[in-house]
Amino acid sequence: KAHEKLLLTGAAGGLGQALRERLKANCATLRLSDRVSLGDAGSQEEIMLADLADAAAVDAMVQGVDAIVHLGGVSVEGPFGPILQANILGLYNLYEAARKHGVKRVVFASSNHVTGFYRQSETINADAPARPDGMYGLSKAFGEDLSRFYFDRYGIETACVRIGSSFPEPKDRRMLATWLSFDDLHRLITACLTTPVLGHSIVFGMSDNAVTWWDNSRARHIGYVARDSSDIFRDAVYARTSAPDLTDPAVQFQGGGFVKAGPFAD
Ligand code: NAI
Ligand code: 15L
Repeated sequence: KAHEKLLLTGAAGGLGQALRERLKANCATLRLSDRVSLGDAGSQEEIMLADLADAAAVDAMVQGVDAIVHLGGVSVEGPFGPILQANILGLYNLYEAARKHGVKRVVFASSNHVTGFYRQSETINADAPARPDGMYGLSKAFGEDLSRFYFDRYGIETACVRIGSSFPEPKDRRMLATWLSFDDLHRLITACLTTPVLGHSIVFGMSDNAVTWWDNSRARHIGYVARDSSDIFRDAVYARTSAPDLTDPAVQFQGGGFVKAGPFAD
C-alpha cells in the first residue's frame, strides 16, 4: 500500500461516501473525518470527528497521518459565514496542522467554480487566471493560493483538483462537459497520491468527455488517465432536457447556475 495512514475529510458527504471503500486500496489505515456522524469504524478504518474551524480538533485529526485527501467543507454557493469557517479558516487550520506534523502531500478538492466565469465556448488550462463565480469559488481560489504558499514556503505538496461534477450520472446538459465518474475520481486521487513528483499542481477533475472546457496538458506529470465518459449518457440527457436558452448566464458561463446564485444574507 502506498500510504500507511491516509486521512479522508468530508467522509460523510457524497464524494466521501463514494471514496470510503475505494480508498482502502491506497493505504493500510484510512482515517475518516467529518463533523457529522460516520457510523462505526469498519475494517481498516479509524474515525475522528472534527469541525474544520476548530484548530485543536483539526490538529488532532491530522496527527499521525502521512497524506490527506481533503474533501470537507461547504460544497455549494451560499452565505459567506459558513464558507469562511469551513473553507477559509478550515484550510488554514488544516495546513498549519500538516506543517506541524510533517504531512508531505495533500489532495485538495478544489472546484470548477474557481474558473466559473469563463464562457462555455472557451477552453482553459491551469494557467488561466482564476475567475471565481461566487463566495464558494472564491474560497476554493483561496485554498489553491494557500496550498501554493505552503508548498513554496514549507515544501508540502498539493494537488488542487478542480472537480467538475462528480455524481453517479450527469444530471443535465452542462454536466455532459463537467462530469467526473466516481471511479475516475478515485483514479485521479490515486495518481495525485502516487506520482513521484507532484509539487503544487492544478488539475481539472473530469472524465474523458467529448465536450469539454478544460485542458489538462499542464498536469501530465500526475499521470491521470480517465477511463469513463459522459458520452454514453448524452442521448438520455438530451431527451429529458429542453434546448438551452443562450441568453441565460447559467448557459453562457462554465459555472452554470452558480454564476447567478445569491446574494445571500449571512
Ligand atoms: P458534500 O457537501 O456532500 O460533503 C461535504 C462534507 O463536508 C459534508 O459531509 C459536511 O458535513 C462536511 N463539512 C462541511 N462543513 C464542515 C466543517 N466545518 N467541518 C467539518 N466538516 C464539514 O460535498 P461533496 O459533493 O461530497 O464534495 C466534496 C468536496 O468536493 C467539497 O469540498 C466540494 O467543494 C468539492 N467538490 C465537489 C464537487 C462534486 O461534483 N461533488 C464538484 C467540485 C468540488
Ligand atoms: C461544485 O463545486 C459542487 O460541490 C457540486 O455540488 C456541483 O454543483 C458542481 O460544483 C458543479 O459545478 O456541477
